[in-house]
Amino acid sequence: MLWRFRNHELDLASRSRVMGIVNVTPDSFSDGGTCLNPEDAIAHGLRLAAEGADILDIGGESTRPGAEAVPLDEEIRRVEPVIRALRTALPGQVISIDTSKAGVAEAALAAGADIINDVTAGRGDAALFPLAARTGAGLVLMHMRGTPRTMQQQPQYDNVIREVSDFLNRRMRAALEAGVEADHLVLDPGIGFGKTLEHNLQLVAGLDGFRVLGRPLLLGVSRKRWLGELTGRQVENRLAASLAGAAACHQRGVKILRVHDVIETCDMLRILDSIKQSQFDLSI
Ligand code: HH2
Repeated sequence: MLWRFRNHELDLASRSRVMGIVNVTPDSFSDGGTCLNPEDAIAHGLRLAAEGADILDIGGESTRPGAEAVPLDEEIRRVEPVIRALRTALPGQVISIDTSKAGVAEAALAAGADIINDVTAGRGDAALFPLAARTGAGLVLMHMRGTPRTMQQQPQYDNVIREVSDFLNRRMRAALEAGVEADHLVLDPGIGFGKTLEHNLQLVAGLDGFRVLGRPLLLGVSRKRWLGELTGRQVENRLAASLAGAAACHQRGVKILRVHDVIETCDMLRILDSIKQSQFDLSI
Protein backbone atom coordinates (compact mmCIF):
# COMPACT_ATOMS: atom_id res chain seq x y z
CA MET A 1 0.00 0.00 0.00
CA LEU A 2 1.35 3.41 -1.03
CA TRP A 3 1.14 6.78 0.69
CA ARG A 4 1.71 9.43 -1.98
CA PHE A 5 2.13 13.15 -1.43
CA ARG A 6 3.97 15.96 -3.17
CA ASN A 7 7.15 14.37 -4.61
CA HIS A 8 7.20 11.37 -2.23
CA GLU A 9 5.88 7.85 -2.41
CA LEU A 10 6.14 5.79 0.79
CA ASP A 11 5.78 2.07 0.25
CA LEU A 12 4.03 0.97 3.44
CA ALA A 13 3.79 -2.68 2.43
CA SER A 14 7.53 -3.32 2.75
CA ARG A 15 7.88 -2.03 6.33
CA SER A 16 6.21 0.13 8.94
CA ARG A 17 7.30 3.74 9.27
CA VAL A 18 8.26 5.74 12.33
CA MET A 19 7.06 9.32 12.79
CA GLY A 20 9.26 11.15 15.32
CA ILE A 21 7.65 13.89 17.41
CA VAL A 22 9.13 17.40 17.63
CA ASN A 23 6.97 19.55 19.92
CA VAL A 24 7.87 23.24 19.68
CA THR A 25 5.60 24.05 22.63
CA PRO A 26 5.87 25.08 26.27
CA ASP A 27 3.10 22.74 27.43
CA SER A 28 3.12 19.38 25.60
CA PHE A 29 2.20 16.57 27.98
CA SER A 30 5.50 14.68 27.92
CA ASP A 31 8.19 17.03 26.63
CA GLY A 32 6.69 20.54 26.87
CA GLY A 33 9.31 23.29 26.98
CA THR A 34 12.28 21.12 25.98
CA CYS A 35 12.23 22.39 22.37
CA LEU A 36 10.56 25.80 22.55
CA ASN A 37 13.73 27.47 21.39
CA PRO A 38 14.18 26.85 17.60
CA GLU A 39 17.81 25.70 17.93
CA ASP A 40 16.77 23.00 20.40
CA ALA A 41 13.87 21.89 18.19
CA ILE A 42 16.10 21.72 15.11
CA ALA A 43 18.75 19.73 17.01
CA HIS A 44 16.04 17.37 18.28
CA GLY A 45 14.66 16.88 14.74
CA LEU A 46 18.15 16.17 13.38
CA ARG A 47 18.73 13.65 16.15
CA LEU A 48 15.43 11.84 15.50
CA ALA A 49 16.19 11.71 11.77
CA ALA A 50 19.66 10.26 12.50
CA GLU A 51 18.01 7.69 14.78
CA GLY A 52 15.84 6.50 11.88
CA ALA A 53 12.63 8.54 11.88
CA ASP A 54 11.00 8.21 8.45
CA ILE A 55 8.86 11.28 9.14
CA LEU A 56 9.46 14.26 11.46
CA ASP A 57 6.18 15.63 12.88
CA ILE A 58 6.57 19.27 13.91
CA GLY A 59 3.90 20.76 16.20
CA GLY A 60 3.47 24.24 17.66
CA GLU A 61 0.30 23.68 19.69
CA SER A 62 -0.27 21.12 22.41
CA THR A 63 -3.39 18.97 22.12
CA ARG A 64 -3.18 17.55 25.65
CA PRO A 65 -6.48 17.53 27.59
CA GLY A 66 -7.33 21.08 28.70
CA ALA A 67 -4.60 22.73 26.56
CA GLU A 68 -5.04 26.41 25.71
CA ALA A 69 -5.43 27.35 22.04
CA VAL A 70 -2.41 29.06 20.43
CA PRO A 71 -2.99 32.08 18.13
CA LEU A 72 -2.18 31.57 14.42
CA ASP A 73 0.79 33.97 14.34
CA GLU A 74 2.39 32.43 17.41
CA GLU A 75 2.00 28.89 16.05
CA ILE A 76 3.61 29.91 12.74
CA ARG A 77 6.41 31.70 14.62
CA ARG A 78 7.17 28.46 16.51
CA VAL A 79 7.17 25.94 13.67
CA GLU A 80 8.20 27.78 10.48
CA PRO A 81 11.93 28.35 11.28
CA VAL A 82 12.25 24.77 12.52
CA ILE A 83 10.75 23.30 9.34
CA ARG A 84 12.80 25.62 7.12
CA ALA A 85 16.06 24.62 8.85
CA LEU A 86 15.25 20.89 8.82
CA ARG A 87 14.30 21.05 5.13
CA THR A 88 17.63 22.73 4.31
CA ALA A 89 19.68 20.31 6.41
CA LEU A 90 17.79 17.18 5.29
CA PRO A 91 16.58 17.67 1.69
CA GLY A 92 15.07 14.17 1.33
CA GLN A 93 13.45 13.95 4.79
CA VAL A 94 9.66 13.64 4.98
CA ILE A 95 8.29 16.35 7.29
CA SER A 96 4.75 16.74 8.60
CA ILE A 97 3.10 19.69 10.31
CA ASP A 98 0.86 18.85 13.27
CA THR A 99 -1.80 21.56 13.05
CA SER A 100 -5.51 22.17 12.58
CA LYS A 101 -5.10 25.66 11.13
CA ALA A 102 -4.91 26.08 7.35
CA GLY A 103 -2.78 29.24 7.81
CA VAL A 104 -0.17 27.31 9.80
CA ALA A 105 -0.27 24.40 7.34
CA GLU A 106 0.21 26.78 4.40
CA ALA A 107 3.25 28.44 6.02
CA ALA A 108 4.66 25.01 6.93
CA LEU A 109 4.21 23.65 3.40
CA ALA A 110 5.90 26.77 1.99
CA ALA A 111 8.79 26.18 4.44
CA GLY A 112 9.19 22.60 3.19
CA ALA A 113 6.67 20.33 4.95
CA ASP A 114 5.08 17.50 2.93
CA ILE A 115 2.20 16.29 5.11
CA ILE A 116 -0.56 17.92 7.17
CA ASN A 117 -1.36 16.00 10.36
CA ASP A 118 -4.73 17.34 11.51
CA VAL A 119 -6.13 16.06 14.81
CA THR A 120 -9.53 17.58 13.94
CA ALA A 121 -9.75 15.82 10.54
CA GLY A 122 -10.64 19.08 8.79
CA ARG A 123 -13.34 20.18 11.23
CA GLY A 124 -11.13 22.84 12.84
CA ASP A 125 -10.70 24.94 9.71
CA ALA A 126 -12.80 24.68 6.53
CA ALA A 127 -9.84 25.90 4.44
CA LEU A 128 -7.66 22.92 5.35
CA PHE A 129 -9.02 20.30 2.90
CA PRO A 130 -8.94 22.71 -0.08
CA LEU A 131 -5.33 23.58 0.86
CA ALA A 132 -4.37 19.89 0.98
CA ALA A 133 -6.09 19.33 -2.39
CA ARG A 134 -4.38 22.33 -4.02
CA THR A 135 -0.88 21.51 -2.74
CA GLY A 136 -0.93 17.71 -3.06
CA ALA A 137 0.18 17.41 0.57
CA GLY A 138 -0.25 14.15 2.45
CA LEU A 139 -3.09 14.36 4.96
CA VAL A 140 -3.59 12.53 8.27
CA LEU A 141 -7.21 12.53 9.47
CA MET A 142 -7.58 11.78 13.18
CA HIS A 143 -10.64 11.04 15.30
CA MET A 144 -11.27 13.20 18.36
CA ARG A 145 -14.42 13.46 20.46
CA GLY A 146 -14.96 17.18 21.24
CA THR A 147 -11.96 19.50 21.50
CA PRO A 148 -8.75 19.21 23.58
CA ARG A 149 -10.42 21.41 26.21
CA THR A 150 -13.45 19.15 26.57
CA MET A 151 -12.53 15.75 25.17
CA GLN A 152 -11.87 13.92 28.45
CA GLN A 153 -15.15 15.00 30.08
CA GLN A 154 -16.80 11.57 30.41
CA PRO A 155 -16.44 10.35 26.82
CA GLN A 156 -19.06 7.73 25.95
CA TYR A 157 -19.59 5.42 22.99
CA ASP A 158 -22.06 2.59 22.33
CA ASN A 159 -19.47 0.91 20.11
CA VAL A 160 -16.17 2.76 19.99
CA ILE A 161 -14.76 0.90 16.96
CA ARG A 162 -17.89 1.44 14.87
CA GLU A 163 -18.31 5.09 15.85
CA VAL A 164 -14.65 6.00 15.27
CA SER A 165 -14.64 4.08 11.98
CA ASP A 166 -17.85 5.81 10.80
CA PHE A 167 -16.37 9.19 11.70
CA LEU A 168 -13.14 8.49 9.77
CA ASN A 169 -15.19 7.28 6.81
CA ARG A 170 -17.25 10.51 6.81
CA ARG A 171 -14.17 12.73 7.09
CA MET A 172 -12.39 10.75 4.35
CA ARG A 173 -15.39 11.32 2.05
CA ALA A 174 -15.41 15.04 2.89
CA ALA A 175 -11.70 15.25 2.02
CA LEU A 176 -12.26 13.40 -1.26
CA GLU A 177 -15.16 15.74 -2.12
CA ALA A 178 -12.84 18.70 -1.49
CA GLY A 179 -10.47 17.26 -4.11
CA VAL A 180 -7.90 15.44 -1.94
CA GLU A 181 -6.68 12.29 -3.70
CA ALA A 182 -7.41 9.00 -1.93
CA ASP A 183 -3.80 7.85 -1.88
CA HIS A 184 -2.74 11.05 -0.10
CA LEU A 185 -4.81 10.04 2.96
CA VAL A 186 -3.88 8.22 6.16
CA LEU A 187 -6.34 7.59 9.02
CA ASP A 188 -5.85 7.66 12.79
CA PRO A 189 -8.36 6.51 15.47
CA GLY A 190 -6.90 9.12 17.86
CA ILE A 191 -5.71 7.25 20.93
CA GLY A 192 -6.39 9.35 24.05
CA PHE A 193 -8.52 11.96 22.27
CA GLY A 194 -11.90 11.75 24.00
CA LYS A 195 -11.40 8.14 25.14
CA THR A 196 -11.21 6.32 28.45
CA LEU A 197 -8.65 3.61 29.22
CA GLU A 198 -11.22 1.00 28.17
CA HIS A 199 -11.88 2.79 24.85
CA ASN A 200 -8.15 3.00 24.08
CA LEU A 201 -7.72 -0.72 24.81
CA GLN A 202 -10.71 -1.61 22.64
CA LEU A 203 -9.40 0.53 19.77
CA VAL A 204 -5.98 -1.14 19.78
CA ALA A 205 -7.46 -4.62 20.27
CA GLY A 206 -9.97 -3.99 17.48
CA LEU A 207 -7.72 -2.38 14.88
CA ASP A 208 -8.80 -5.00 12.34
CA GLY A 209 -12.17 -3.22 12.28
CA PHE A 210 -10.59 -0.28 10.43
CA ARG A 211 -9.34 -2.33 7.49
CA VAL A 212 -12.60 -1.79 5.58
CA LEU A 213 -11.72 1.91 5.29
CA GLY A 214 -9.04 0.92 2.79
CA ARG A 215 -6.37 3.43 3.83
CA PRO A 216 -3.23 2.95 5.97
CA LEU A 217 -3.48 3.61 9.70
CA LEU A 218 -1.27 5.84 11.85
CA LEU A 219 -1.37 5.50 15.64
CA GLY A 220 0.12 7.56 18.45
CA VAL A 221 0.24 5.67 21.74
CA SER A 222 3.62 7.01 22.88
CA ARG A 223 3.81 7.94 26.60
CA LYS A 224 0.05 8.59 26.75
CA ARG A 225 -1.97 8.66 29.93
CA TRP A 226 -3.69 5.25 29.52
CA LEU A 227 -0.22 3.63 29.65
CA GLY A 228 0.32 5.39 32.98
CA GLU A 229 -3.09 4.24 34.22
CA LEU A 230 -2.15 0.61 33.48
CA THR A 231 1.41 0.68 34.82
CA GLY A 232 1.28 3.40 37.48
CA ARG A 233 4.26 5.08 35.77
CA GLN A 234 4.81 8.81 35.34
CA VAL A 235 5.20 10.11 31.79
CA GLU A 236 9.03 9.96 31.84
CA ASN A 237 8.96 6.24 32.73
CA ARG A 238 6.59 4.93 30.07
CA LEU A 239 9.11 3.72 27.48
CA ALA A 240 8.47 -0.01 27.97
CA ALA A 241 4.71 0.57 27.98
CA SER A 242 4.97 2.72 24.83
CA LEU A 243 6.98 0.03 23.03
CA ALA A 244 4.46 -2.65 24.02
CA GLY A 245 1.62 -0.47 22.73
CA ALA A 246 3.49 0.25 19.50
CA ALA A 247 4.25 -3.48 19.04
CA ALA A 248 0.55 -4.33 19.48
CA CYS A 249 -0.34 -1.73 16.83
CA HIS A 250 2.34 -3.01 14.46
CA GLN A 251 1.17 -6.63 14.86
CA ARG A 252 -2.35 -5.48 13.93
CA GLY A 253 -1.22 -3.86 10.70
CA VAL A 254 -0.63 -0.22 11.68
CA LYS A 255 1.79 1.25 9.13
CA ILE A 256 2.89 4.48 10.80
CA LEU A 257 3.80 4.77 14.49
CA ARG A 258 3.95 8.30 15.94
CA VAL A 259 6.52 8.19 18.75
CA HIS A 260 8.78 10.21 21.04
CA ASP A 261 11.40 7.44 21.37
CA VAL A 262 12.59 6.81 17.82
CA ILE A 263 15.71 4.69 18.25
CA GLU A 264 13.97 2.25 20.61
CA THR A 265 10.93 1.96 18.33
CA CYS A 266 13.13 1.35 15.27
CA ASP A 267 15.00 -1.42 17.13
CA MET A 268 11.73 -3.03 18.17
CA LEU A 269 10.38 -2.95 14.61
CA ARG A 270 13.60 -4.45 13.26
CA ILE A 271 13.25 -7.45 15.60
CA LEU A 272 9.53 -7.95 14.89
CA ASP A 273 10.02 -7.64 11.12
CA SER A 274 12.98 -10.06 11.13
CA ILE A 275 10.95 -12.68 13.00
CA LYS A 276 8.05 -12.19 10.59
CA GLN A 277 10.39 -12.58 7.62
CA SER A 278 11.79 -15.86 9.05
CA GLN A 279 8.28 -17.16 9.53
CA PHE A 280 7.56 -16.31 5.90
CA ASP A 281 10.82 -18.00 4.76
CA LEU A 282 9.92 -21.16 6.75
CA SER A 283 6.53 -21.39 5.09
CA ILE A 284 7.86 -21.38 1.48
N1 HH2 B 1 -1.21 12.72 19.51
C1 HH2 B 1 -0.73 13.93 19.90
C2 HH2 B 1 -0.55 14.98 18.99
N2 HH2 B 1 -0.81 14.79 17.67
N3 HH2 B 1 -1.48 13.37 15.90
C3 HH2 B 1 -1.93 12.19 15.47
N4 HH2 B 1 -2.18 11.98 14.17
N5 HH2 B 1 -2.15 11.14 16.34
C4 HH2 B 1 -1.92 11.27 17.68
O1 HH2 B 1 -2.15 10.28 18.43
C5 HH2 B 1 -1.45 12.53 18.17
C6 HH2 B 1 -1.24 13.58 17.23
C7 HH2 B 1 -0.42 14.14 21.35
O2 HH2 B 1 0.94 13.85 21.61
P1 HH2 B 1 2.09 14.96 21.77
O3 HH2 B 1 2.30 15.68 20.49
O4 HH2 B 1 3.32 14.33 22.33
O5 HH2 B 1 1.55 15.93 22.89
P2 HH2 B 1 0.95 17.39 22.84
O6 HH2 B 1 -0.27 17.36 21.99
O7 HH2 B 1 0.68 17.70 24.29
O8 HH2 B 1 1.98 18.29 22.22
